[in-house]
Amino acid sequence: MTQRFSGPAPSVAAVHDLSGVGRCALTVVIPVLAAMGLQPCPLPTAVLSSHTGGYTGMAVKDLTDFMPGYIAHWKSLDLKFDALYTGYLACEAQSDLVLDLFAWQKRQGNPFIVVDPVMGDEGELYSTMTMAMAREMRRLCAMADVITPNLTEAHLLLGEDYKSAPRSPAQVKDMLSALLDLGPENALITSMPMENGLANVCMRRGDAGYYQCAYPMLPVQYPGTGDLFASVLTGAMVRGEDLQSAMDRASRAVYRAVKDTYALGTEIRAGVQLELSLNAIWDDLEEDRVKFIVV
Ligand code: PXL
Repeated sequence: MTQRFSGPAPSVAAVHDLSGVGRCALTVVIPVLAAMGLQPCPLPTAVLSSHTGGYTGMAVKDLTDFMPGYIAHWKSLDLKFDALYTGYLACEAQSDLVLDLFAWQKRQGNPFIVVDPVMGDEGELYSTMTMAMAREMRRLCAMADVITPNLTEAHLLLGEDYKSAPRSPAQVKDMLSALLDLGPENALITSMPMENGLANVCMRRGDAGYYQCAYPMLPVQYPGTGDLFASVLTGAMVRGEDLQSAMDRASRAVYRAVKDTYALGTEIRAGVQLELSLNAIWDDLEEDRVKFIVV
């Protein structure tokens, strides 16, 4: 169900890194949110010459020392964001800065908070991450309306060893319940291996069951697709969609971007051809608008 909004573009404070090449974090978040009619307001956590998945020898600047002044200026402007959306942090100390941003914005209004606990994939931590980051990400997750870990990150949040084996519905439900016990209102896990293939799965606080969106497995994995997924989900929910509809939309966007990129045979570490996918994200919203008018 799509609720239309009118009036000024909702604003989203986007707390992610800026990676020069490879299409992840802010280079994905900014265009996707803007294409969905939202104003992205970036708070960069680090600047890297590329992301860390498949590149080596990156130039990396951790912006922890820069962030307090950045946030202080925002405070002096008395800003009120409609949503807060966090991803990659450069070091554990940044979680206190993010929690301070959350607390300030909760005093300013009622922001919608999405925490993507970016830490790793395929059972491995990203090269700049430490195990201690899981403890800090748990603190952010406790404040969130929605959290969007992949399976690796879900295990890290729960302090469990990574298991790639297919899960039964009962096991999926237990894992989502355990994530909800960390405190968020809604928990979602991407790329969950199920007995009949992969699915994105989500559960709302208080629900007896979970919802799943199965998708066909493609023979390739691109970096940055978690950021694409969480950006579309954030955009959809800030536009008024419910969790399930937003998860379906984000799943469609990622599946289509991966399929189209794979057909072009481009370098995997360069990520999905996002620039060619933005119009599909836009068209998907427009299709809903047409349905909305017709019904
Ligand atoms: O897409 C997650 C991500 C974000 N930021 C940086 C990364 C990665 C994944 O590799 O390296 C810097």
